[in-house]
Order: sequence, then structure tokens, then C-alpha cells
Amino acid sequence: MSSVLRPAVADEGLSTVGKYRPVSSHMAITPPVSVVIPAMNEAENLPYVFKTLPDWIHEVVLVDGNSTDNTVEVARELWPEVKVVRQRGKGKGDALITGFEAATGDIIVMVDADGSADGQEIVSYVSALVSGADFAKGSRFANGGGTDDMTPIRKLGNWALCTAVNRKFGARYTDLCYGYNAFWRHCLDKIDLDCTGFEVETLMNIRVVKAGLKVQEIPSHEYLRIHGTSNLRAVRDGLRVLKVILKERSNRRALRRRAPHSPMLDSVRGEVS
Ligand SMILES: Nc1nc2c(ncn2[C@@H]2O[C@H](COP(=O)(O)OP(=O)(O)OP(=O)(O)O)[C@@H](O)[C@H]2O)c(=O)[nH]1
Ligand SMILES: [Mg+2]
Repeated sequence: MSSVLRPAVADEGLSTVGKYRPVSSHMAITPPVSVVIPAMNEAENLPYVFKTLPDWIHEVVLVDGNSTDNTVEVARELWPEVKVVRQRGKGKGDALITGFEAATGDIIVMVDADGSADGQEIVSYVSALVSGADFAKGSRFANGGGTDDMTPIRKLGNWALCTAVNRKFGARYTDLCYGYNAFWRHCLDKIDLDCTGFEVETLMNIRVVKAGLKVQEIPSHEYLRIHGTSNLRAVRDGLRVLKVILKERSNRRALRRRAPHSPMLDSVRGEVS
């Protein structure tokens, strides 16, 4: 657990910017990739998370949610160049927004710190982005994806909320509340995130569609949280997600009322493949 997985190499990340780096046996890319990890008391899980991260990534940004265990120390031991930022407010959404601001890569990947995400999948997300997608959205329910972690009630809630988003915003998503996603940095200017909690992924998924960005779903497998307990509370957080859907929907209606022939509205329907 205390073994150093990655040696400290001075400015290794920056030295790779602009050069082709192999990311698989078939592909090399130039854009630097930042991995943003929100973590609150995840010291025991971090060794599993870092172990799966590919060595070609440009930087890891760990957003600490005022952990009371040694999350930060363990992260520094495992990945000496890790950029640790402390979030200002509370909640996963607040943590991710903080992490996105601190990330310097052209591509940003969001990875949970509970051991549920396999870093080896990052290459699939990055492939979709360098091939033309703006937003690579993980899906546990697309062909090739899966979950060991969701209870039937969570699956039902996620399905109902996902169906609502598809109907209301013209998306064709197979999953909604999933934390493993990646995107080009420029997406952030178009989705202007403003939330604090677990509704963050839903807000992103809605706003990328509203902004007319090109979204591609990536089949992903969610493993069981390895240690510790979930911070998510199904009913409380499900209601927060529902509120976001309703609010985004009424914003869209208000926009339509204010500017019935606005060219902005022509791009409201996003493309999901
Ligand atoms: N920095 C920070 N990280 C958080 C906060 N809340 C949750 N996280 C992290 O966000 C990730 C997802 O949180 P989880 O508690 O696993 O929630 P979940 O994945 O939706 O729920 P499970 O499926 O039960 O694991 C984990 O890495 C958490 O440590 C927070 O307030 N601040
Ligand atoms: Mg989790």
C-alpha cells in the first residue's frame, strides 16, 4: 500500500506536451490528459485507483474533500507529482469544479477514488475524443459496460431519470448518474457548471446536449467500492438530480419564450451517438 507506483520525474508532464505519445499499441496522441479525482476519506482505496492509471497521462489532480484520514499523504506517496487541491465548499460537484479549474490538460478525465473505476479504460475515452467527440460519457448500460455496484433501486432511479433527460432534452443516453467521463477542456466554457453535489454528472450531461456538443458514450464497467461507505444517499441525491432536470428544463423554456427565433436554440439539440 505504501509502495511508490510512479517515480518522480521533473516536469515530465510538460515535456510531453506537443509530442506524440503512444497510448496503446495502435495509437499515439499529442494532447495532454489530466485526470481529476475527487476524494473524501479514500486513503485505503487510492492504491487500487492509482495502480490502474496509465503512465502516459500528463497529470493527476486530486481534490481533497477535507479528508480526516491520510488521503493526501497516500496520494503523494503513490504519485509523487500529484497536484493536490483542497475544495472550497462541500460536495462532489464542488470538488470536480475545483479540480477542473486546477487541471492544465487539454483533455480532462473524471475518475472516482473508491476503486470502482478502472483507469485502463481511459484510453477508450481519449480515443473517442481525439476521433472527434467533444464529450466522452461513460455508460454502464451500453453494450460492453456493466456494474457490480448498483442496487436494483438505484438502477431503477437512474433509468427513470435518464429517460426523463432523454425525453426532455432530446438525448439518447443509456446511463445518467455515472462519474466516469472525459471531455475536451473547451466544453467547460459552454456548460458553465454551477452545482455542488452528486447532481454534477446529470448537469454536465444535460448541458452538453443543450450546447450542441458531440457526445459519445463509452461502455464502462463499474466495480464495487473497495473500502469504506458510499457518500451518496439514493433518495436525497435522486431528488437533487430531479431538481436539476426540472430547472434545466424550465431555463430552456424561458430561453425559448425570450427569443423564439434565436439561433442558439438551433443548437439546443445535441448529438449523441
Ligand atoms: N472531494 C470530495 N470528494 C467527494 C465528495 N463526495 C464524494 N466524493 C468522492 O466522489 C467519488 C464518488 O463518491 P461515492 O461516495 O463513491 O459515490 P457513488 O460512487 O455515487 O456511490 P457508490 O456507488 O455507492 O460508491 C468518491 O471518490 C468520493 O470520495 C466531496 O464532498 N468532496
Ligand atoms: Mg462510488
